[in-house]
Amino acid sequence: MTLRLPTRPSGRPLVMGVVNVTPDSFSDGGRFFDLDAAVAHGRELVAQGADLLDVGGESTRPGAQRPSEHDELARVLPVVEALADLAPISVDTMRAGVARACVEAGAAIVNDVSGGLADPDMASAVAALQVPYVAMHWRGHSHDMQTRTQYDDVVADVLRELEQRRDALLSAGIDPSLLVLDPGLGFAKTAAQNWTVLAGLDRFAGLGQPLLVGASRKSFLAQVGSRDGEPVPADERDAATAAVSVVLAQAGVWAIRVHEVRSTVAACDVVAALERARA
Ligand code: PMM
Repeated sequence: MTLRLPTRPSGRPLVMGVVNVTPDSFSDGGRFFDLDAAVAHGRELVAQGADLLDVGGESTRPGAQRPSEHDELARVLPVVEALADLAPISVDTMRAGVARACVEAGAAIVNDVSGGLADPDMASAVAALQVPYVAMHWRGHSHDMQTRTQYDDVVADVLRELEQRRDALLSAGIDPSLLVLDPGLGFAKTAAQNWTVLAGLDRFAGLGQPLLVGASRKSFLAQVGSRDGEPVPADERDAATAAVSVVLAQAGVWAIRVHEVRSTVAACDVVAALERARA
């Protein structure tokens, strides 16, 4: 059975709420590690207006070490099973085995931050599953990704690398109507490079696939709103995140991945109301 890509409601981006079932994620590490807390958090995000829930069991914070496949699956599978009736679930994984088990348990989307590079079986697994697949720009695992920030022109280089991924994934049999691309803010990019990618977002539409973007609480936002030069703590970056969501909604992205849903829903509503008023 082919699962279709969820469509944007009346011209605004879908809001993807994050459920990190990890002890060490970047912005909410440990808070929803336990099954009941993760499920309650997913319910709360849907109540706040999330259209999709992204369930992940591997932290990708800079420097993070990988869990075993067994541990990753033990974290995410019960959460996917518990939330699958509530909203379309994407499973945030780089492993084909985890993707397969979670789709069998009811997940509707596979979200792979490595764009198929971390696991050679991922592309063929997703092609066979016939599920929507989010492929992000990625240059290597998190333990040393911040050593991979050499670009001649960050927008042109990320675009070219994503284009190569797109072509490889389509050649592996992934249906073009099910492929979403993501420029990978915060992955192998300095703060300045993340801003440059965001400033060049319009060029990513030329890849011809829907876009998902995750800026939520990332380090490049740490100076937004800082009055003393000290970094703003991750869980106090939601206003900056919502401001970025305005930019993303104006750029017409397919989905926005956030930890705090309410303010991004409001940001999308503002952009949609303005677009209606202009029309
Ligand atoms: N960022 C994180 C995890 N998964 N998936 C996609 N598609 N895009 C992202 O930007 C992305 C992702 C890291 O975020 P977190 O650990 O702070 O939730």
